[in-house]
Amino acid sequence: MARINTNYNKLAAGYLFPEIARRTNAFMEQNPGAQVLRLGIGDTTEPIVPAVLKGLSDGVLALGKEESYSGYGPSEGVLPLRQALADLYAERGVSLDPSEIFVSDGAKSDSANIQGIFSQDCVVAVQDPAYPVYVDSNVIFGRTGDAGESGYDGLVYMPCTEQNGFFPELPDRKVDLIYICSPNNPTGAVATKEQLKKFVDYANEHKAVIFFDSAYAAFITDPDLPRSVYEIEGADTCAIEMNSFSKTAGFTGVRLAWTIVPKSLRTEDSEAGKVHALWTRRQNTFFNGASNVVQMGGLAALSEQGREQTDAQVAFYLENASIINEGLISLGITTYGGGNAPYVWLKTPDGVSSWDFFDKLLGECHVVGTPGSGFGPAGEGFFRLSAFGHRENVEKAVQSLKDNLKI
Ligand code: PL4
Repeated sequence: MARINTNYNKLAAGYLFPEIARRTNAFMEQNPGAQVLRLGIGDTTEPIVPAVLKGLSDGVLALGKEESYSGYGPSEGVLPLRQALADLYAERGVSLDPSEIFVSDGAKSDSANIQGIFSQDCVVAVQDPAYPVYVDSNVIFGRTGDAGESGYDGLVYMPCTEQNGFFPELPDRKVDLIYICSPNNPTGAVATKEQLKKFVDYANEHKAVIFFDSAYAAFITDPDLPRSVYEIEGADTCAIEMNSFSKTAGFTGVRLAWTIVPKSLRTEDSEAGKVHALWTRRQNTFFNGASNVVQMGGLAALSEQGREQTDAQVAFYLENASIINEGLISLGITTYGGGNAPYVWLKTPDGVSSWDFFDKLLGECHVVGTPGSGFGPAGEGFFRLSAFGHRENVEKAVQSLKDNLKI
């Protein structure tokens, strides 16, 4: 008799982003003709830059010739791409062996899957609010009890608030797996070296492991802020890092990412090399590698020309963030983030709940955003606006806020 994994029953009925899409579609059905301006899901909108497009099309054309055709590749990714990524880190003073870099089809899937190589009784700490995948993957794996008003039983929430500048204090008890996202989704806050050092020291002292999601690292413009956790001394023994081509190269639909598992990483019950070996085994068993065509695109994105062109696109999205930020400030709304991240995090006016503000913004301004409470209990009373969008739509959305938002 087959039985289901009942941990799924503990999850909220709908995943956040499809729920936003569902409510937006319902609004559009009720208001035919209304132009809805989407600053909700963090999805890129600008076309892929020419240098990267050439890499992708070269990848396609190579498949048409016998001498350059390739089938299954290594599940960890092709060596030239792993080497190019190692070279990128070397520029920031981080020394990695290409074999420590695992190319994949997404930072989402990697950040959901990585917890699976650790013991089920590990205690998990998450920033609150956080990208929902971290919590949900641990719920599904059976590391939590049921959800209540203040989140899931058994999970250690590390509140990120106005008071602590949206970067948490160290956990007040011993935890084993720690999720940190910087630049942060959804708050847009970027951890400083000093802040990360405290977590790295904590993790080394307690033989804990940090999962560091740096999917938005390319949006950091301040040269003093770390783009990788490995810029922090001691991180190589306690941190796994995820990053992605999604937001940098417009690959949200194309799909390409990477995860770094240093060989020096250890746990309470394992020596250096074991976690690296486990992730290799996991990927070899469950994954057949990222698309060979797409990896050619990734290589092109890391070329000199590719980087020049993708950097310009990142700068464009950051300008969008400034436009949104300035518009909100002109309305007297308190905002955070935006400077080194593609998200603006705003405090809902008059203490309106996050979902009520979603309905208000959609109803009054026809603008879609993301309710802060969808990212965790500490997100209640906040709201996220995404800077990914065509300039014209971003400007229209800001104008509509100015003209129509009743506060
Ligand atoms: C909507 C912190 C967006 N359907 O594209 P990937 O898999 O390499 O990276 C996804 C990802 C990883 N890490 C962080 C992220 O914020 C994201 C993407 N998040 C958002 O609006 O928060 C897209 C969400 C997508 C999803 O469910 O992930």
